[in-house]
Amino acid sequence: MEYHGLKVEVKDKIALITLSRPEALNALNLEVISSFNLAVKELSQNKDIRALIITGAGKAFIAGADIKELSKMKPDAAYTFSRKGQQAFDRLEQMDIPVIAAVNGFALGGGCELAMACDMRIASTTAKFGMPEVTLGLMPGFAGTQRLTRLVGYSNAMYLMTTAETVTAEEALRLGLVQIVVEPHQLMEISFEVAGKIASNGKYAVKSVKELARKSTYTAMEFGSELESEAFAGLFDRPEADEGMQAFMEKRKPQWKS
Ligand code: CO8
Repeated sequence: MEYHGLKVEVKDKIALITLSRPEALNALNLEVISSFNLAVKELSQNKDIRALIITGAGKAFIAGADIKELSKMKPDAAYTFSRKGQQAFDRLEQMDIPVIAAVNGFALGGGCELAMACDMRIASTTAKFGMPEVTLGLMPGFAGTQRLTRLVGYSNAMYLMTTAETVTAEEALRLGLVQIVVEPHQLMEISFEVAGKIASNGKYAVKSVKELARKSTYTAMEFGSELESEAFAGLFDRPEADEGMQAFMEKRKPQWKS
């Protein structure tokens, strides 16, 4: 499949999407968003994949939506672009498998929004996060107002979105926006290591954890706990749980069949 502005690779049950539009620091235009949406759709259909990593080529992760393209838009086109981006990022968030953003450089505006639609973020010490839309007289449009507030809390999100300050990887770590900070040369190695750990665990167990953890953001505790019990019980119907527990008792590594 030919994609615009990104590359997709799959190796050892781990998929990698690399955003690559170096001339614009990987900025997201309509064409790239469409390709990204398609890539995520296709990867979602590949049931062998256990984790997805997303990164950027060159010195940026993604420097935002393409400002040159945005500058030509009227309200209708801006609305359509915003919805298309939100739909692509929702699809990403709804994948069965965990998604890791390996943030190598600037993750600004729409780039930060894409990183936030991933399940976790590993950042190199050179990464910079920020929501500079207001400096352009704009605001986040790929659900950043919604995800940032959920990730770092209302006041931290308000601070970032209204001052447009960029923060370092270390600061993002303190805010809980990032889970691990590593040296630039270790970024992909550590990201693949984390993806490999995920891939070595029970496939249905990991899928259920993601499903329930996602639901926690919009479900009352009582109802979420009930859903958890149902999902937990559902795992007992699968050979995977038998194998996992049997392997523990036999002091060996599980041999997953799924
Ligand atoms: N869009 C288009 N081109 C870009 C973008 C961008 N977001 N970012 C960088 N570029 C281009 C530059 O124009 C430049 O191209 P050229 O050489 O042709 O002039 C090239 O990439 C290299 O960039 P710089 O020379 O500026 O590189 P620096 O290292 O000096 O600076 C920065 C790097 C700080 C990242 C700087 O490029 C910058 O500030 N970029 C813009 C960041 C920004 O404001 N992002 C937010 C965009 S708005 C947004 O994301 C809204 C999301 C919701 C959209 C909803 C749809 C309606």
